[in-house]
This record gives sequence, C-alpha cells and structure tokens, in this order.
Amino acid sequence: MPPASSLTADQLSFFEANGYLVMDSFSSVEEVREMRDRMAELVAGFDGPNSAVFSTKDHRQLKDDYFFKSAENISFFFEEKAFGDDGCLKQPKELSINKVGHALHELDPVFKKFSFSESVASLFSSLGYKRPAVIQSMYIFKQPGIGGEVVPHQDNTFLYTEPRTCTGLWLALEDATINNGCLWAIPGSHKKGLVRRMIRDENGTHFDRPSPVYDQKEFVPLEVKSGDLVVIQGDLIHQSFENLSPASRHALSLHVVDTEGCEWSKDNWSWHN
Ligand SMILES: O=C(O)CCC(=O)C(=O)O
Repeated sequence: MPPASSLTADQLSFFEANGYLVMDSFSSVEEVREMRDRMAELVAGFDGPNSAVFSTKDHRQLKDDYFFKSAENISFFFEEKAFGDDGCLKQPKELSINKVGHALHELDPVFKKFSFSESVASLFSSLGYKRPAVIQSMYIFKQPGIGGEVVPHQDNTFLYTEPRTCTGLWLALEDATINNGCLWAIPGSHKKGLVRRMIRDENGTHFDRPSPVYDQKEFVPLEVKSGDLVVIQGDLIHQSFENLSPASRHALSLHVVDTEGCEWSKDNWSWHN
C-alpha cells in the first residue's frame, strides 16, 4: 500500500493542470495543536519590540541584515500596521507579528518533525523530486484586523533554481476563508513561465522587472479547513488579501527545491550550498 500522502493519478493530473492542489486533513488536529502551541511559546519568549531593529524607523541596512540573517535562524517580522504613530505597538505582540521565519524547519523540533515527516517526503516523491530539501519555513499569522496583504507573486521569483524546482506547501493551522485572508490563485498560470526574479546584490534586493497587473477576476479563492494542505507549483501566481476580520488565519509555509540535478542561484536572497 502506498504511504498516506503519495498522490493519486487524479490529484497529480489536477496539480499539473492547475498548478495547485488542496489535500484535505493532511495534518491531524493534534499535529496542528502542537505547532500552534509551540509558536505561542516562541512568541512569548520574544522581546523584539525593544530591540534595535524594530525601534529604528526606516533604517534600511539594519532591516536588510535582519532579513538576510533570518535564513539561518528564527526571526520575527511585524505586521506593517502593528505600530502607532508613536512607534509603539497598538496591540499585544502576539497579535502584532506577521510571520516568523525562516529556519523553523532546521532549528525547532516541532516544526522539524513536520518538515521531515514521512507524509511530506512521500508527497515529494510522488511529485518526482529526487533529493527534496526544505529551503525555508514561515509561520504566518495573518492577524485579525491588521493582517497584511501578500501581493500576486510566484515562489520561483524568490527561490530560483536552474531548472526551476520550487514547490510551496501551505498548511492551514486555522480555517482560511475569504473573510480572514485565504490564498487566491490563478489556475493554470504556472504554465506561462516565470515573470520576474528577485536579485540580491551588495545594495540589498531588487526585482529584475516590474510586476504585471493581474485581472482579479482570474483568481479563485482557496478556502480550506485547519489541517488541510495547499501544494503550490513554483510558477503559480497566488496572493492573499488583507485580513480585516476579527479572526486570525495561522498557516505554516514550507518551500522545497530539488537539490539533485538543479543549481541554487547565487542571486537568491538566501545563500545555500
Ligand atoms: O499566507 C499567505 O498569505 C501567503 C503565503 C505565500 O504566498 C507563500 O507562502 O508563498
């Protein structure tokens, strides 16, 4: 019998045609609870609002450094609307953080267990990956009332390999709906190639081209239940809107590339061998 998370022929053909796939109940209630509890502990232990990075407004270099170093540690990033004009948080820190990343999968035992689980491994084996590696992990909060939008993008823009191999796994840790900022995607958009790349250089990061303007009518909402997994092909155009609702929308996002037969670009924002 194939392992629980290997894909059926129907799932594979849906993924190939649409560039995404929703897998119901990928994680158990207990697994979701464990990750949410662990993140609550990490946030409780974080004293960021008092640190130099967050109290220094528009200090580009400090912010870039914090971002680049986050590839190898567990860093905390605030929602843009978390701070008032006085520079102080408008709500408690646990309702102010946009995301935590980007090495949860390496450094935290609870997130590592999920990232290196049999179900994730067999999913990638079904997708034909030879030597899949999780390249980054993010816990995304989409906070009530202030959860920021994520503009339309392709994951290969940020995590480029030659040939392109990035696949996103987006695990809902709460129900995600149109009201609290679920993912939206343009079905089939992954077939139209990569639109642009984000390049890191000595001045920071920049895009090599402007973003196209997308027709919002082409996007479909991916409303999912807690524990469901959305698999995202690296060239799929996807986005999420602001969360103006009173309900948060926690999710864990992993990005995976194949390390066999593919080369990690030195222009990417994070450096991996
Ligand atoms: O969680 C979101 O709103 C967006 C996440 C996303 O686009 C990603 O993980 O690639």
